[in-house]
Amino acid sequence: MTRIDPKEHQFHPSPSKPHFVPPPGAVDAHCHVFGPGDVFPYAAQRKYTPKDAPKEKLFALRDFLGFSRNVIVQATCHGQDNRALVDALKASNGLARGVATVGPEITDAELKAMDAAGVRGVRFNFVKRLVDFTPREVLTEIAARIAPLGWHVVVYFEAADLAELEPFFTSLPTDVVVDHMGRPEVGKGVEHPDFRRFLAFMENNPNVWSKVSCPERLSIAGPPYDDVVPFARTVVERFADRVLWGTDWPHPNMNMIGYVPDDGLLVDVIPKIAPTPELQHMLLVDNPMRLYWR
Ligand code: 0GY
Repeated sequence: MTRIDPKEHQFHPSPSKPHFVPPPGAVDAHCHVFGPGDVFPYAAQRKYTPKDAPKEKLFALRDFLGFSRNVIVQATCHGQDNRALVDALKASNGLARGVATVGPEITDAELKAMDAAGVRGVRFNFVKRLVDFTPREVLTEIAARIAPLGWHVVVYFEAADLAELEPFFTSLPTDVVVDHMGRPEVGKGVEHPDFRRFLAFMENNPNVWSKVSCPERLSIAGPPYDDVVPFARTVVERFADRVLWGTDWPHPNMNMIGYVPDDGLLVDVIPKIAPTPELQHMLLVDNPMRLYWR
């Protein structure tokens, strides 16, 4: 297998065609657009500078992989400037929804315009290598502002931080969607207290959902990512009506991992974590449609 160097490519230039065929209407519920930087500049406070990954490339990948829709999540390299995201939503013919990043100074008119464009949530990021700290009161205020729109909050954090963050998450007045299963350390195994805490968090809070995404970030062994499968499969089987799946294209920060993932191989993980057609349909169609297109 030829490994693509992340210093040269932001995303895989020629991903393999997956063997798994997604059901009609399948949603890639975690992906991003980057730039293009000369039209939509990257944020001054960004922690990394990606190569451009524009909407046309995302929509072409969607079709190539056999998906129908996207949920585009604001990436930290664009900060609170959601223009690239909104531009992609407007160009999608209703086939994309968005999750934005906003500050407390956002106006109701701006929120309403984003809602009309297809934004359905805000993202709160707690991963220290990606963002500076935001006081909880500010996030509480934002959550109170977006709740009446029927939006939800997407949260991104490292497994070891859940204990400290949990009281804040349970105080939120909306659905809460956790990115990448709360980033378990797969070398520790599914019985580790950190992952058991995450499962209990989902069990005790029916408004909490999980993306069973990003094996390429969590894996120690690398493709075909079998070391991540027990984690994702556990979450899918226990919380079948509250799970989402996404490619994470165009894969920010893969310099840390050292290669650019082949999106086709990521799609081929799906039948291992959702082994029946019923689970696949819930994961890829019913759940994202309920959360983003209701
Ligand atoms: C992801 C993961 C990462 C980056 C971001 O917004 C971002 O910059 O989310 C990461 O570096 O783990 O979900 O895209």
